[in-house]
Amino acid sequence: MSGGPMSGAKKVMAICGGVGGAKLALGLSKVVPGDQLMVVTNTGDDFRHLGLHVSPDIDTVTYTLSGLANPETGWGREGETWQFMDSLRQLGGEDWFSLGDKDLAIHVERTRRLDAGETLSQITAGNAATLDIGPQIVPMSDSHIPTIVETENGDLAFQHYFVRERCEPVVTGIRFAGAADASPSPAFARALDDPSVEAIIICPSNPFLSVDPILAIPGVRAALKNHDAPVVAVSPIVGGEAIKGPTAKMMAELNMEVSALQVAHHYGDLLDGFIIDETDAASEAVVAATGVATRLAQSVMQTESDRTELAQVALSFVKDLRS
Ligand code: FO1
Repeated sequence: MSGGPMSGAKKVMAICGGVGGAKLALGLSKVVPGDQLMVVTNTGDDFRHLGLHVSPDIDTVTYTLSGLANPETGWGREGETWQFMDSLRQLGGEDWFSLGDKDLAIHVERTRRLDAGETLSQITAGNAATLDIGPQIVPMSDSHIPTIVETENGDLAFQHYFVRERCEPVVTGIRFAGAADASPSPAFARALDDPSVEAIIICPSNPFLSVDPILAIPGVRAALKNHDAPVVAVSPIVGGEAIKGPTAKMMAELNMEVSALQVAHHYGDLLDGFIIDETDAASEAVVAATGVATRLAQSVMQTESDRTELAQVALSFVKDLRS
């Protein structure tokens, strides 16, 4: 990040998927100066649909940080209308994935710019600047690394599993196609090697579907682990249930215990610290016994102050780990 918008003071890197992660990214953006926060975002969910390049997690983070997000769904834009989808349905088009009238614009423009040779990093940064977003929003990679969900009904592209099949098929495995040949996006690669990054926060996103794609890029896991900045993750499992989405169902199908402890095990030696919800206070000792430092917090983010408070807890935890 040297010489870039994040040069200078202490920096924070947030590693993030879609809706749940974006909430903590928003909290962090309220307590960290914009030019010191980088949000590295999963792109394993990306796909081409109706000829358009869809980047759900990038858009969720972009809309959330710009105040444009739909508060009910967490994805898409607030005040959305659906005339395009109604017309598409009338014509017998594919209507299982909803692109709202307002949301269409970012897709049309991103696709045009990608087809003209710009990278996803450039387009994402351009949109963030246009929407006056302070933090840097950075795709994990500029290469396409589609997440494939292996199920009892066969392999499914991520959005086919998640939206079209409503996460119903039983999951037997997950893979990230092409990850072995991919590299981190330029800004992410620089941050991985930047000693002025002082905190690395893994947001409470789905560890398997949102964070693992980022860790699957060669060199990323090792660079995070070896980075001087403490790596702190927030558990997305609270009281044996996922705060949002299919994490708990998927863990059960993969024969994992649905618990914060299991998430800590999954991240393993990557973590310096792990934030557990207060509801799970009883399991703090067993997590701590794995060797990771722990902290309890109110991690279910319903209000703006919940998001800010969790961000503050995460940053003070990092500070304590550094001292
Ligand atoms: N999620 C849904 O459950 N149904 C949809 O129709 C849908 C449309 C959609 C359009 C644009 C976008 O950026 C996201 C959209 N999502 C939709 C959310 C998204 O597919 C998932 O939440 C993420 O990929 C998981 O992080």
